[in-house]
Amino acid sequence: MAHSFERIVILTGAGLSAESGLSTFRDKDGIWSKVRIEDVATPEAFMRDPQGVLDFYNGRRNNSGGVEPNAAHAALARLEAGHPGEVLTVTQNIDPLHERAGTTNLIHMHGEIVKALCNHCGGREPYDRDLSADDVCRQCGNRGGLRPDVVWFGEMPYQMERIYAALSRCDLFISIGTSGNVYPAAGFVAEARGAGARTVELNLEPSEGISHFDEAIHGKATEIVPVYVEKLLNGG
Ligand code: BV8
Repeated sequence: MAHSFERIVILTGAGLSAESGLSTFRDKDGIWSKVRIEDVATPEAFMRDPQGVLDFYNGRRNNSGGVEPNAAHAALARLEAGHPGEVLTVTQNIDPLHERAGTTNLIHMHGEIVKALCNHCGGREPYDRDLSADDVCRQCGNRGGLRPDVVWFGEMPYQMERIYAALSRCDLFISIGTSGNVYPAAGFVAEARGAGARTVELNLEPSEGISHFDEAIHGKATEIVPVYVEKLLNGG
């Protein structure tokens, strides 16, 4: 069966994990309505109050441990497995729900809550218990440098070259569950459009980048993503 698209890039955000029970950032009573970015999600915050930042991420890690992937994560894994061309999923989310649903060609551009990073040696280890500011790195033995392996504001997101290379050659770009507030992720739709890709937004409501999308379907991810994936898999 002919498929309209060869190379698909998918960008996901917190809205994809909302129905799994994880808070988004900018919705009503979202994460940024409870804590300030400057206090918990910048390198300066970590220097100023390491235990306060670690307590924030310890809480997020504990939450993400008890939740399951939802029907939208599962549909995206089916798309990757069933689509004859390439499918790359780039997620802004630090939760492990995409991989637990079966997605394998995946980039966590803002890092992962399941990994800890040592500021002293750059080594990574599983973030498998609450971190405290005087913990010892299992690799270098130094104390006090362990942080969650997430990208804070003012830090460079991961694997940007690989992402831009994929955006420059994709023919379909799908943005799911993101408000389009945070750069450079919010600029990806313009990159894909510039490369000639068709751009589609699947989100609860129009995002900041809505004007860049050829098509937009608004609704809950667990409802609209499986329908859209079935359409793609049937050559749509
Ligand atoms: C960089 C990891 C430069 C941690 C995150 C001033 C100073 C410094 C930087 C800047 C500045 N001004 C601008 C910047 C750039 C800054 C930025 O963009 N700021 C914004 C706020 C203006 N960006 C950065 O700092 C980035 N780095 O620029 O580096 C540089 C250059 C060279 C060399 C070195 C450095 C780094 C940004 C990454 C920050 N880390 N997360 C953590 O998770 O704690 S960002 C954070 O926001 C999450 O990753 C999150 O994913 C991301 C985006 O949020 P969304 O996913 O979109 O979530 P949101 O709640 O906003 O929206 C949810 C959407 O889902 C909504 O639209 C909603 O309608 C929808 N939804 C809800 N429920 C459902 C649903 N949809 C479907 N179904 C549902 N059920």
